[in-house]
Amino acid sequence: MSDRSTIFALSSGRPPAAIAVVRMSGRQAGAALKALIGRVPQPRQAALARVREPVGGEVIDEALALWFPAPHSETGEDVAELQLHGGQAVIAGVLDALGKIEGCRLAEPGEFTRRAFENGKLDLTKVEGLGDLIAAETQAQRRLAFRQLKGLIGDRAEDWRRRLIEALALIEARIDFSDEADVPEDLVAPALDTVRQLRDEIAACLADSGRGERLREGLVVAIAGPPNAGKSTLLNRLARREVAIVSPYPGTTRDVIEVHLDLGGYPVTLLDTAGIRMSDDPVEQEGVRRARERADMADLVLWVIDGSVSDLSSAGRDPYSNGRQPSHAELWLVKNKNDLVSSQSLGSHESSPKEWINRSFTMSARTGSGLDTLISALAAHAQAYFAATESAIVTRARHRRAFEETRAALDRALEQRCTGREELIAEELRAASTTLGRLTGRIDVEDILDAIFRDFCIGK
Ligand SMILES: Nc1nc2c(ncn2[C@@H]2O[C@H](COP(=O)(O)OP(=O)(O)OP(=O)(O)O)[C@@H](O)[C@H]2O)c(=O)[nH]1
Ligand SMILES: [Mg+2]
Repeated sequence: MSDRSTIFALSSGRPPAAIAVVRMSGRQAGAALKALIGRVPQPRQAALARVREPVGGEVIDEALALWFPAPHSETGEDVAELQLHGGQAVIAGVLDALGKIEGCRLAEPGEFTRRAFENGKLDLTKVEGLGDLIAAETQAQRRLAFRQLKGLIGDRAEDWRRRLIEALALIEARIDFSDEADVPEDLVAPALDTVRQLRDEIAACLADSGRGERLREGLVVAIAGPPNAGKSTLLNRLARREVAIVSPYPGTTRDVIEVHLDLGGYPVTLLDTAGIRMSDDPVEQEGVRRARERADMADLVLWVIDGSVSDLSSAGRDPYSNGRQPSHAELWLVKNKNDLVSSQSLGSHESSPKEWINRSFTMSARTGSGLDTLISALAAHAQAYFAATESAIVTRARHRRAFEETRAALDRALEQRCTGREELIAEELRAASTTLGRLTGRIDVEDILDAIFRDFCIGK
């Protein structure tokens, strides 16, 4: 647990800016306000005030001051907020003045939120939702994060835990009073009914094929294909900037290059990979190995070929031609360099559709022709992929693990029903409830706290 000094930080973005927000939280927050503006305003009412350097009395700025006395504040402690002019020197002056006040110190990353957690204002899943909301780059990510911040998963897990504990109480009553005549014979059956229901609800949440996690990270689209086909040119086109080096020499791209895009409100991670071919160069070989690995793990592969070369087999070998198992990813063929194809020969290589191609596009990454069609198809694909995700509640591996462990414990409890060994059932239910408690942070979580709060910025 953190020490109880009063913390302060710049909570708004990098100066210079129109407005800067400096927040304080802790027992000295009121005293700090008094030292800077001479008074403590009415709770939750904005007050205009001169901010002065406490020792010399020089005016630093004029600001709006807000006061949120404990416990009705974000952190659950006394919180004060100053909305200053967002200049570098103003902020430095105010932070400097605060640092000189006894018992006040600069906050560490995520420390405001950590105090909110420690004071029971947020459970761990809500903390994660808050972190995701700040990091959200697309509207779909924002919606998912906001739902989590508002307790979509945390409240559900708490509700499951509560029902689990009720079922456990019934079974324990049965164990404790098994000799006494006035204990109803069948306490176990209704308890196990509850357990079965819970197991089904948890299983339903897990059956979302990991799309909630994907929405946090983005749909992964790998651009792969033979060397010199124009993969990097396509990546630059889609990213609308020069991310990858393009050159007329085959084997230009060696490492995997990653770009994050917002396609129609959905996050897409685009990967440019090394052209796939046999090579004696160990560096290129490693690039090809990585290219294959990433393409294998992608949700969609854009297999780019030089469409000006007469047919598919000479333009690029079958991506899975060397005896490897086809990956589960969908594969779209992109026939590039359409600008080099004379109009008479257009369409001449539609002849041999391969079964591994889900869709086919003809375009020119150089002139941009056909690019809009590809972008629309990608956006539609992302939308269809994520459509089911709007209801997903599992957004992290940590949640998935907790739910899987819970489900496994419930399964084991249900298996014990025939044996009639109630102590074993009780033990599994206890294990399940502990796992759920860890998810929301109600139970021994010190070890995961640091990992979660580390990703926050200072002032949050
Ligand atoms: N005419 C024409 N040239 C293109 C087109 N797209 C790419 N090129 C050119 O093809 C060459 C190779 O392009 P890159 O984007 O580097 O190809 P790559 O597939 O990334 O190649 P590697 O990284 O070596 O695998 C460059 O000279 C590009 O300018 C296109 O649509 N039309
Ligand atoms: Mg390249």
